[in-house]
Amino acid sequence: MHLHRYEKWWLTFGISALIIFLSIVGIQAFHQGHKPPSEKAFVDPERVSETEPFTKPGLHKVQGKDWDYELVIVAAAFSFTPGEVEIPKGAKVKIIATTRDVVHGFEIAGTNVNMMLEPGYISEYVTTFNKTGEFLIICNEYCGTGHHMMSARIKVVDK
Ligand SMILES: [Cu+2]
Repeated sequence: MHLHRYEKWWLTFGISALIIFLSIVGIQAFHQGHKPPSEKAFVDPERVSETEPFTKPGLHKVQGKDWDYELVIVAAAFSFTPGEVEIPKGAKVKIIATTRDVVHGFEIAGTNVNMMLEPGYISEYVTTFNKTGEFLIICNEYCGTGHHMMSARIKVVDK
């Protein structure tokens, strides 16, 4: 087989770039121990439903913290638990979420809340709900055949 000289250069360049980039990722992951950005809190993905706070998914009022409520969410193919939450307007809420199976997304459409939920990790975000109305929670990480049906709802209501 005859390869043109430029074609050889280009192949060499492409394959070398691949090897260099994969080596960088490999060294970072295994030698430097880089982990997902939500690396602060862990949970055994097989025992999520027995682990606090995921034993009681939903909205809970808390005291003595920087936020008023904690919203505990468990994602699993292809739903979020709870599927519907009512939040009083103006409430400062810490969202605490994880997944029981594969990677899922947690995006509250129309807000800046957008987290990746990874098995074994707890994703957290503190936000204030200042606008009343109904907000759609969607999974924005492809998670399987039912991905397009995976959603939940937040209703922000006047106190
Ligand atoms: Cu999904």
